Amino acid sequence: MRRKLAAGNWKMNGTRPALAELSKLQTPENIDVLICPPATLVAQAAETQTVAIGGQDCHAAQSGAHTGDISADMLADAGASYVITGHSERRTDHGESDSTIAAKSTAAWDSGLVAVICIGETLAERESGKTLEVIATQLAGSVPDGATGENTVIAYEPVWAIGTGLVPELVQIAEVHDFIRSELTARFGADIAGAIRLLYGGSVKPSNASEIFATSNVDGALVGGASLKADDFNGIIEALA
Ligand code: G2H
Repeated sequence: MRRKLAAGNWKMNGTRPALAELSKLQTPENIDVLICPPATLVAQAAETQTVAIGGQDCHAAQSGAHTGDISADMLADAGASYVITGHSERRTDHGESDSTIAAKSTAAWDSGLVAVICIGETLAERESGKTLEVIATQLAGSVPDGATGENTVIAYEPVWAIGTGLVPELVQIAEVHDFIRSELTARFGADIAGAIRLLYGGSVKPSNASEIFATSNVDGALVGGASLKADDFNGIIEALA
């Protein structure tokens, strides 16, 4: 049985007063709740010990001359237990390739972090019928050998649904999540593939969470805007629990 995961990605939002939201979050016993605040807040967020804390990115190296970057070791030292890798905003803003994301995910594992590896097609790719091809390529390139249910979560985030209010049809979410599960099964075998949690991400909010969570092979959500306020995120947590 895969344990459900409600993950919040604060992106580049929040200064110290935002940490007050953490203590307002519900933490049902039957699901995991994760918040990925900006790197500046990771250590302080981890001290609150209300929910699991993650980074939003890490470097592939653990130390060295990489100005402005943060290593997986540093995140773990700050109290993080997860890190997002390959978010589409990193792929777009920083030109991250699948191989870079695989290297970052391996670094995350080496530091004892769970890698939340993000994949998803653009609108142009969907409209040209290439969604599953893109997903297969990103999965093969971004998920390193050695993935397990303990060290890896995969988030399907169609780029055109991120922060836009647009959400795919439920059948479209199901098609991609079923496809991801079958690709993982072909590569890692049914036991490992069956233990890896698959999150949907892209404009998830309290009003649409229940139907998304009832969709095939959806084990939770990676939530951006609706994770910034505890009232909103609690609605999503309740829908999952
Ligand atoms: C997708 C998601 C969080 P939002 O990026 O990863 O953001 O819920 O704001 O669309």
